[in-house]
Amino acid sequence: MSATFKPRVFSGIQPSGGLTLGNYLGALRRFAGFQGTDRETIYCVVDLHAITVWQDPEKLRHNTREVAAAFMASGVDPRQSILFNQSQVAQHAELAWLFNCVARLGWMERMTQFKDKGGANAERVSLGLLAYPSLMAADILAYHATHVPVGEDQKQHLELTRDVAAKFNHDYGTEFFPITEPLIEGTATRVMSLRDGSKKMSKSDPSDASRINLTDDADQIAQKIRKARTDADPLPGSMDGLKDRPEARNLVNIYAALSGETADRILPRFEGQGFGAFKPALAELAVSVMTPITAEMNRIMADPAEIDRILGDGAERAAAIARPIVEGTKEIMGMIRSR
Ligand code: AQP
Repeated sequence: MSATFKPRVFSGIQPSGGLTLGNYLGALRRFAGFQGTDRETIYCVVDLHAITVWQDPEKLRHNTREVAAAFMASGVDPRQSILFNQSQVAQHAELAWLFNCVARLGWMERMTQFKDKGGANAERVSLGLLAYPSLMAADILAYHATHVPVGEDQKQHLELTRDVAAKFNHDYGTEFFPITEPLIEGTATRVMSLRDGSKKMSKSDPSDASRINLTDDADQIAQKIRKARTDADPLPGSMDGLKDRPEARNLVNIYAALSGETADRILPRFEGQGFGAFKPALAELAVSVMTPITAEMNRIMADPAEIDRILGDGAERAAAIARPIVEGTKEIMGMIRSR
């Protein structure tokens, strides 16, 4: 008989720079919806992941608070959910080490994100960047999380989390770890760069014009949409007509995700018109959705001590769940526990 696990949602965001509209639509805005269901919700600012590439210490502190503020501004209520930063719960790093000895080197080397970020420089990147997915497996499995809402780019890492759980269970003849379900849903699982429809919108893209930041004001949002790369053709009446037009498809998908309508309902309203008509409508919509969130983030950021208190409280509650799970893992692996 297979083991049953308490339904638990876990997701994390790196404090590796300002958050983007991609992070918001693909991940953040979905988190609050899991609150008040039968699933326990655990949300984490993954600072140990951020340091796999260089982070200025002062900026890391600021960005950690900013991501926590973004979680809350997007509706995560720290009384209903557990909200904390990863480095305050030692079980993440501890379980990651145990998983480093379960996962295989070849699994890590095959990860697209490692290849993209390491590139031709793979010999010189940090060992942490290679082991990143093992830490991610630990983040999730330290809570026996059953569901993980993420954007499309994290799919491969989540498959690796499932592989780690399955190999551990197989090697030790147990069903201790759940096989986690990725939740990659909605119209914005992969928001693309505003400058290049073949690249995902990313906070580490050198071009600020490629993304909308959660800290951008109304003018900056409108200007970036106005300057977004498109083509000269008019818009078609349905998404089928945008198959070979990645930049146009991306803007329509962003409109759909922000408005909650399907692209095929939106397009007939713009059929035959160019981007001169579509972009101002998208800019108005983006400003109306995003600026209240930015204002709320700014309000929360005005009291850093309160953010730190919330993260500390969340860390204690998180550790209370993770501690027995990591102890159980060590026991299964044959480690002596004399106190
Ligand atoms: N463009 C995107 N579209 C949809 N979802 C996205 N996510 C990221 N970019 C997009 C989702 O946001 C969550 C948090 O991501 P992260 O900060 O932990 O790392 P990431 O996926 O590597 O995001 P970035 O912005 O690209 O960061 P950098 O540039 O530092 O690598 C995840 O659920 C992710 O899927």
